[in-house]
Amino acid sequence: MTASTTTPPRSLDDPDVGERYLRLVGDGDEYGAVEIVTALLDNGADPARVMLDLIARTQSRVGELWAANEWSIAREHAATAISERALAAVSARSAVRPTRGRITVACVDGEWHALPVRILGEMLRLDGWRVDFLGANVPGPHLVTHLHQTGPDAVALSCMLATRLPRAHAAITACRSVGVPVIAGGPGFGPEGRWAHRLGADAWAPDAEGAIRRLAREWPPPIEDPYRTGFLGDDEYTYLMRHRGELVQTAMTRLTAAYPPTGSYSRRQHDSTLEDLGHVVDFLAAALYVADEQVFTDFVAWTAAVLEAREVPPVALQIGLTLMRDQLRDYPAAIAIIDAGVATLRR
Ligand code: B12
Repeated sequence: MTASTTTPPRSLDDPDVGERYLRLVGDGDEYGAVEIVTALLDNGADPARVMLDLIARTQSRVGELWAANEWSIAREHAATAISERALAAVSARSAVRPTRGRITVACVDGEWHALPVRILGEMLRLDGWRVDFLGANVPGPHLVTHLHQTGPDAVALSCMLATRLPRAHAAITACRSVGVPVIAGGPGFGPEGRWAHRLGADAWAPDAEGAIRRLAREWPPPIEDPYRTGFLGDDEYTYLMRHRGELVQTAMTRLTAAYPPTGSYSRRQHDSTLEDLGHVVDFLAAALYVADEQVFTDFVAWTAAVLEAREVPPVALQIGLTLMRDQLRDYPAAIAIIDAGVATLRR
């Protein structure tokens, strides 16, 4: 062991602190990771900076390493669990008496990325908010029951995956209809929160610090008609949602003929392919819902990179898109979005 791996870090400016922390979470060394965090706080580091510059930044690196096929899913899961412990350690050592108001922090229905929003919750707590943290996957009706029981000043709603946008819309409308304004966030809401605004959110922020600034500026914002965005899904969206299983299964069956390497796929490869085809339908449906092809083209670009890291050539994805397109001949908006996806792939 070298001195740098045994000596506790003195500050976040130590050149190797990020690498050391990443190594520890990657090795499943929970105690080592918590020790680093504790040592930084002991040496006077700002808890907010520890959460954002160390824990959050490392999680993003973990995502990159998984996407590049350098880390397994299990290793990512273990690292995330350790980051949750490290975050709890920061939280335990930085109590702040609430002075601002009460805020409910939750992920939309079907959204399992609880850690980003947990960081947001802790940051709001440090800023003086009384935070009710509801965590991952909160169904709309339960969220509304909670609002009735607690009467918060705001709901902070997280959506990391654009596929959850229709559910986010239902949640936003439900919160606003009981008079609680919503601040939305997470990359699922698109560049500059484009889709948060389309779905009627009262505010959007790119990250925890942005949320703190936005909530300090003007809150509550004037509540407009809570139903102003109505139901955005059209016939094409509804068709896709109703026939999701059939669309995926048919594409999978035809894939063996269209792309022969799938014939010798292992069970695991077969299941991942099914999952990818499911994502094709889900991102397509979300793109139709908010009427913006970028939901789909971003997904295609990201999936192509993930598949390439696993030695699956882009042509396999292109064939998958074409097999989906063939089944949607009577749905012009869906076809146009798939074509934009294929064009992205060619570029
Ligand atoms: C850990 C992780 C998981 C864990 C989550 C566990 C947990 N307890 O959180 C699990 C294993 C469940 C998971 C599952 C999946 N994941 Co995942 N995951 C990640 C990973 C590696 C880290 C997430 C994280 O903690 N990031 C760190 C935080 C701090 O990031 P952050 O975005 O900067 O956070 C800030 C903002 O987002 C913002 N914010 C967030 N919410 C809100 C809300 C409000 C109101 C505001 C104002 C701000 C705000 O504030 C945060 C703090 O500043 C990311 C990689 C990444 N780059 O994030 C992938 C990632 C998000 N996952 C991804 C995917 C694809 C999936 C799966 C579909 C994988 C699969 N095949 O099943 C599933 C989907 C599950 C679901 N339905 O939700 C992709 C998404 C890509 C895309 N195109 O959308 C990513 C980007 C990985 C990648 N590089 O490809 N995942």
